[in-house]
Amino acid sequence: MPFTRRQILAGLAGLGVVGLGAGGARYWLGRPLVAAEYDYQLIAAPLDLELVPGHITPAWAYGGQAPGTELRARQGEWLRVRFINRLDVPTTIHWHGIRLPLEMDGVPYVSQAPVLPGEYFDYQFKTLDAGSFWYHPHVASGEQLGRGLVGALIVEEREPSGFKHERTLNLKSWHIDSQGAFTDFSVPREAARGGTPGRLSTVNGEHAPTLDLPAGQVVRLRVLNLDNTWTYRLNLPDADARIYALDGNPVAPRPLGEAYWLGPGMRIELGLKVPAAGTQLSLRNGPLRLATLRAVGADTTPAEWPPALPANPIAEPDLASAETLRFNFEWAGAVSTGLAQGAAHSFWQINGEAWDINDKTCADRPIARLQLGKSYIFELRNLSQYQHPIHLHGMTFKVLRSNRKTIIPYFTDTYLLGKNERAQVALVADNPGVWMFHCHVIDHMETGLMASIEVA
Ligand SMILES: [Cu+2]
Repeated sequence: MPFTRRQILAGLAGLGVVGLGAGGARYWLGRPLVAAEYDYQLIAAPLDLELVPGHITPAWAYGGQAPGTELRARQGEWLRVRFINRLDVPTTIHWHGIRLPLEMDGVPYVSQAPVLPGEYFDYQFKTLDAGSFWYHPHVASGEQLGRGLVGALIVEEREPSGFKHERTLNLKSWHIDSQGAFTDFSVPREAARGGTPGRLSTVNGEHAPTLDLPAGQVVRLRVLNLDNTWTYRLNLPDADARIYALDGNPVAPRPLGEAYWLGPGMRIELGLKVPAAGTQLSLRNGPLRLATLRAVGADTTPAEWPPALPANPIAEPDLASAETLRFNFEWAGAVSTGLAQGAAHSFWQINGEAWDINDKTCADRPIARLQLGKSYIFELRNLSQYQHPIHLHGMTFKVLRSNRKTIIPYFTDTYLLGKNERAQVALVADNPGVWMFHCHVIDHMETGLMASIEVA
């Protein structure tokens, strides 16, 4: 495969910042040399990208790539990542959708101290669930995710899944201008509305790429929304595609249908029957093309649909005994310009309270206290005209019903709460700790839409 200029730039930038002795871009990727201590050495460092031809974008990257190195683990086994911070700002890694102990959750001042420039932190946890997950900082998220610190974490099933082919598609838009320079990651008037959108859409770091898929085969497409803001109205016109998993959790396979709304942080796994060689499909966001999927190679015997993926071991909530808790997500007030020193904007609130992203003590005041082992129903009410992908750390919940659409109950870590929607989700509070509960539109999360929930 010929190198593009972008890849060469990435490789050179990688060499410039590694400086750990092994040398060469290969050192960045895959399993490390010292398997006794960790499975991956993951470095966050500046990286020049060529997102706009002929122009440099000063990105930040995991493992010399933005989106970052795809990490892979096997269900039921340990994943050990030595994370090294070679940025000049503090950061952490949060493992989105992974059920793990609080100390590994990557929330500053709740799980751990921020990882300072030049420091490292060993993340180690057992992967309970198979599926498509992702990782990102939980510090200065607007800028850090915006500059490229996002990456896929794939947990493979214990046994082969029945899919012989798979592709990961990392969706991310970039807040850059026509010269490749970063623009504001958060603009107050946008934060108070749908969030500040990036202008250049990319799939795996490239704008509108053409991706080759094996003709006649069934391919597992793992589509991850790693964006700060965009909800993608994903569609694949004329494709024979079935949904196999949502947000890391298997569902009974069903046709993709006209479109699936994939909010920030959400993932969808599709089985795609790739058509005959020479055929092209268009993966789109509404009417906009995100990527061209091109069928290549010789047709072989027609592939069969693989069976449903095995369920993850998530506790079934006991609805009969469950206590119901209500959470209202609403707009907090007018866009003001006069802010006290160090204070964050508060455009949004949960049950009348706005989380101050700069106040380290917020997590000391959990919005709810759950009893370990008990079942709960959360009634989520969106009292605004904007969508909120509501995400909970540490535990997976089951979506039960909505007043706006038909729900086939399923497990997830992020539910896209539509305009004025009311939905019920349920969970077993089976993981002790103080867990973040927030909107995954980063602009909303950083201007009030976050809370903590204590399980003890
Ligand atoms: Cu939101």
